[in-house]
Amino acid sequence: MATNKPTTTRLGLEAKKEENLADWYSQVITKSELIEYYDVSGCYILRPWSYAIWEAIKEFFDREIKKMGVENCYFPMFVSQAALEKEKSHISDFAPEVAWITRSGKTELAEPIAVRPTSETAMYPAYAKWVQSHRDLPIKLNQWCNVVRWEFKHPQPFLRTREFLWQEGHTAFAIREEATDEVLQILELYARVYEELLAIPVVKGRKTEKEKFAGGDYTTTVEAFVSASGRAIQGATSHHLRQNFSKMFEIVFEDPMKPGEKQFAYQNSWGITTRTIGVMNMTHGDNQGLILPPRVACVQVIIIPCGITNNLSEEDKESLIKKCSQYLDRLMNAGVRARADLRDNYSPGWKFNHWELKGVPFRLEVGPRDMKNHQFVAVRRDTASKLTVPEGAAETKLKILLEEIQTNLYNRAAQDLKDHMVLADTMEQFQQELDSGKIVQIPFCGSIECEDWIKKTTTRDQDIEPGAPSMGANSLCIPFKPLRELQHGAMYISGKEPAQHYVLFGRSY
Ligand code: 86X
Repeated sequence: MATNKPTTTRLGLEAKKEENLADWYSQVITKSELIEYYDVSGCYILRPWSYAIWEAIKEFFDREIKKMGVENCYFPMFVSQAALEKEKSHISDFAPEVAWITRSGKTELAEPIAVRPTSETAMYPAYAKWVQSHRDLPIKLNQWCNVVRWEFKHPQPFLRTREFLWQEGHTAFAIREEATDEVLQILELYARVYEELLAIPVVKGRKTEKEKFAGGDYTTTVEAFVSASGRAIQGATSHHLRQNFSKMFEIVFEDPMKPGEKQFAYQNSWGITTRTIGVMNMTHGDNQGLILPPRVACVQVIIIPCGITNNLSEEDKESLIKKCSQYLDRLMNAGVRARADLRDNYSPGWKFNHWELKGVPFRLEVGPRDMKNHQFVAVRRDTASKLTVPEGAAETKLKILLEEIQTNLYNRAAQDLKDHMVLADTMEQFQQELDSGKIVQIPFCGSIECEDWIKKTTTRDQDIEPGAPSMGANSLCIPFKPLRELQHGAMYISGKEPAQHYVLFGRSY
């Protein structure tokens, strides 16, 4: 008999977050039922447990952009070769990632068709048709869709996948200031998705010349920090494209003040993806499993009947189950997302572990004795603390406590960021901080060459495994609010050129 068969049925996590992050991550996302693996490399099944988080993000963001006058629409996922190549300059960098359809059944297509990696080239030809006069502007469209980027880097569920879900907003204006204002309004919404929904603090800023979207004028970003790996991760981006795309796609109108002259529209684009869910797992998960921030949790309170033994009469058992259903009704009526686990083929202990692993913020336990005392026991997922609550206070107390969990998760992550984002004014300091898992704000000149140089000098080994401490540092953003204002006359840390601003650098995903 095989004795060392892997215990695949074991419920808990076998890897520790602080010891083996990669194994921990893949165990957490599968055992919590966020993800199921799939037989196409880089593609994963989003199970209801993760899709619900995406729906919560979608619901918030969708409502907010509609307030700004943005409308939803849907463009085809296929892009003709002619349309895709209309805009060769910035596409050429990405060309290796484009997936092409070349065949239907056994017949080669006359012209291959691309699967959208992003939809500029699908949308902007239509924008050109729709815009004639300044009265046709602004156009503010968004779509919630999938995109495909056939990357060859090591895939990771949520964080780097070949197909992912996102929203892409594409807006066009007659007046430049209206466009640039929108860039920041959208960035603020992205920050709120992270901070208010996912309980993850972010650093808002602008990308450097090296890291910006090459097709645009400037790129703004929200950056999050994963302390478990000492790596930063881009959370979402909002670009101002100026007239770069309107010139390529002929999105033109006539200014009433300048008859006969064609004016190019000012454009923005902005996007946030299902990567959000991966950042959330990395930030809040622990060795017991996931921890869901209450605002995005599919289930906020799980009700579990306890103390059902053989000694318990049928009658008492029935009334205990009934009590659980009453709690469920009351909580749901109060707008709390509750569920009762009344399955009789699992023990309470098994259920505790199961729902803990799935990250449900609160567990509500009721046993025969609690019933007699008109109370229940509530257990917090984030602190594991237990408290006894009077039966009548279920709705009010749990609602307050759910908010408290949301705040506590945010504060924990904010402290973590505070502890791991530092200043450095010399190259030695910078290297040292980087190697201890920090992200670092340094005075920087802003040039692409210097950024390449930093990447090279901070790379520790020839053997560059992504994420390992050997990997070189990238610029993450030029923070809107640096830790310190740049001193007058400050030099870039190479000592050779004047610094332009503090730039946040770090190893990144
Ligand atoms: C850049 C720019 C922009 C709309 C966003 O960041 C938000 C939403 N789009 C996306 N980008 C590409 O343009 C791109 C193009 C091709 Cl062909 C590709 F294969 C991959 C790409 N990745 C990013």
